[in-house]
Amino acid sequence: FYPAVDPGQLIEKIETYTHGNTVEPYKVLVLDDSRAQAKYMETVLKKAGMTAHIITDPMQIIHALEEFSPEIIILDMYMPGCTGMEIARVIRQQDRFHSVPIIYLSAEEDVSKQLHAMSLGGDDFLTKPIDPKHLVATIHNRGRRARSLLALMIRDSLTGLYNHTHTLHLLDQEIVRARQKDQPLSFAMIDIDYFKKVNDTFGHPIGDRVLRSLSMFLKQRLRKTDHIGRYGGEEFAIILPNTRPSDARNVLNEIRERFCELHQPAGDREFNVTFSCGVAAWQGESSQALCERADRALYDSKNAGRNCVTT
Ligand code: GH3
Ligand code: MG
Ligand code: MG
Ligand code: MG
Repeated sequence: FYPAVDPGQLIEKIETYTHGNTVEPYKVLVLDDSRAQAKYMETVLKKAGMTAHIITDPMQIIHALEEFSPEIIILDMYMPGCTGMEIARVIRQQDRFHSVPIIYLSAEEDVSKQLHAMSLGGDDFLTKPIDPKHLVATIHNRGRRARSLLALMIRDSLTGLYNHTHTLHLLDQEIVRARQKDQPLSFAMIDIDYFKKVNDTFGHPIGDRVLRSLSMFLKQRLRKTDHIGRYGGEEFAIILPNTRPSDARNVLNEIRERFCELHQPAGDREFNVTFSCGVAAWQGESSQALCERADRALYDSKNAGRNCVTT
């Protein structure tokens, strides 16, 4: 009933989609009550270089979302006791999966029923028997789009750093990891000194350029494992996993000293910019409480005359 998969053909196809670039395998969740169908899908997806997670019981959907964090979901339309559309609604109720691509799969040939299903939370409709190449191409297109959208959503457009929301999400993740691995975790807040004066004196575009120059500077000097976010207008947040507060303070102090030496150009003039910083060590508390402590340390730096780091 199902055509045999020719892996050679599939690999060739994928390389044309990705223009020869290697991409992280897409994480695909498949829900189909037929074990044979599910197994077949698993074979096709794995041969196409994707990571597949198969479930045959609709009741497992919530657990699978949490455990596997799929980027794309393939749903059988008719299952005993429920339909794919009902499952799609459950998926869409989860904030994190609000816009995950959902592909319906069915032998349903009635186009009006297909369209109805698509109107209920689905993005594509593929009919059985499935053409493996069609399936792989659909997943690639949906996956690529979903990834680029996600990449835009988590970044600040001026600096390219993580935005406020994603920075807090990363902080929560790193707190979980620090607890599991019993490792230290430091968190730093930076606020540029007298930034209003920079804007007032040299204009907003020059102010923007200072923000970008500090962002670049932080990216160059911090480790790949550190996370840098634009927390607000001229405020930055830095998450330093597996770092003791004394080390975090030293690193930030060095960055501070170097940054204030940079000549910021403004037409035929030049000026210097300083920042103040507060560092807090995670002590088992919530991300919110940790942010508050870093913010208080930053406030202390401001009160101490600015251009300094307080732990
Ligand atoms: P302090 O040393 O106390 O931090 O003084 P400050 O002037 O930096 O602090 P304040 O919070 O009064 O001003 C921050 C300024 O940052 C005000 C706002 O116009 C400016 N700002 C916020 N976002 C941006 C931005 O995206 N671009 C530019 N150019 N300026 C921004
Ligand atoms: Mg079925
Ligand atoms: Mg500020
Ligand atoms: Mg400021």
